[in-house]
Amino acid sequence: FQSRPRSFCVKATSSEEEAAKAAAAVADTGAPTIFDKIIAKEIPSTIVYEDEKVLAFRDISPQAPVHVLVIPKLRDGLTHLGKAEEKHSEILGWLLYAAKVVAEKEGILDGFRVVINSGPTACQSVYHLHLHVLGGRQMKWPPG
Ligand code: TR5
Repeated sequence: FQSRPRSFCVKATSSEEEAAKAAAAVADTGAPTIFDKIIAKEIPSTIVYEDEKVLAFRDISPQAPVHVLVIPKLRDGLTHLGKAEEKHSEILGWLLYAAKVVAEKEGILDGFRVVINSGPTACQSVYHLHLHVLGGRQMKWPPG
């Protein structure tokens, strides 16, 4: 499908490093991503919640005082939400509930935002489905 040029995907608070990252973002090839290495603990991350189905860890480039990513341990073809099928409904529900558990653990139940960037037009940069859990500051609407 039609997608925006990657230059649109530079975040508002971007640094040159982030712009370079966005420009270099990979397409949805179905290949393993950096998140597989985080799941395998081959790359360190700051884990805030883990169970048999999901892993939640701090985003390396936080966009809010709390910025945690919640990912399924088994990708099962779910490189992005646009690939979801009925068989994924259980893990999708589990991920959303895990987002609430993370918000509770992080003390932001008074207000938090859950974001899923799905596909290049939404500026997805890692093709392993993930929920962003953001909070700890006043959010604005609409998002960029
Ligand atoms: O742009 P989307 O929605 O695909 O979100 C991907 C997120 O992964 C971004 O917010 C990145 O900051 C985050 N990210 C990327 C890497 C990374 C990470 N969070 C934690 N640890 C990371 N490592 C070790 N390596 C990354 N490339």
